[in-house]
Amino acid sequence: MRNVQRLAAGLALFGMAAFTGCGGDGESASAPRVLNVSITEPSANRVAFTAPTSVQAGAVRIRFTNRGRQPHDATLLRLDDGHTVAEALRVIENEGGPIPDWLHAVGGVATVRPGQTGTSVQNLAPGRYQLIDLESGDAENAPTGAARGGIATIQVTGEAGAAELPTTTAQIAAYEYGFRTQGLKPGSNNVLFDNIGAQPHHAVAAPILPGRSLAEVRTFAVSENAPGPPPIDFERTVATAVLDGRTKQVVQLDLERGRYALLCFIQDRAGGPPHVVKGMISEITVR
Ligand SMILES: [Cu+2]
Repeated sequence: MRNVQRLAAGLALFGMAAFTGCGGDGESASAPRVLNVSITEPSANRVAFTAPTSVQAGAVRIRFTNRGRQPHDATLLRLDDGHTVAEALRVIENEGGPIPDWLHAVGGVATVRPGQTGTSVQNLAPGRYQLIDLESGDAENAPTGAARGGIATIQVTGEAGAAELPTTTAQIAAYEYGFRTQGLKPGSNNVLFDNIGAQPHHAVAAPILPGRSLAEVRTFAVSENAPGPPPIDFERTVATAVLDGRTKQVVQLDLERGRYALLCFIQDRAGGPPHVVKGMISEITVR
């Protein structure tokens, strides 16, 4: 489990990985507002976001550029009044623990490699949001970006709207406990990641190495110290951010032709094992 966490690092939000808004009906779709966000490493033990401090409610496109030398993510959380980002980080660090109702996983951008840009679009209601970097840098058990200062507060202002997300041909639906996919192609995909379940989920897409099986990926993902070489290609693993139940986002995922394992490492809000242990793993072929 640790292994896959490392591989996908900040992919995780609660537990191993990382966490968006929902579309609605109503007015005709207009172009999402763009939130340009970047991250740097000003020193060895410092991580810093550059981000606007407010944005209008509605469909918001986050363009997240990693200007550092390590992988980073921009996990987007909404905190109810009276709760602090420090409390949220304690929840996240408590792997397998309960996820309280005041903490909402509303999207953002999962792991982005150095020099790269990732994007996602989500419908944001008014409120107080935190962008946090949950990546642990290059070293095993290194502090997360958030622990090194990688936290930014964004106020979402105005009226809750019925903003629509961009239309996509590719989709990944997540539920308890599995995935359904359609339209995933080699290359850069705009994917509707639709959490149709009640629990928080994300999707980690890990290429299965030649000659290896999904059963081996499962064993690798659920054991702390799986022996032998990993059955997946960490370098080409991509992921969505973590989303609360009944929310969705459109995320850019770069895929290659071939076999992938889809996995979820998030636990139920009540706490418990990561969902991969409950069978939230499946194989897809991108062609
Ligand atoms: Cu899940």
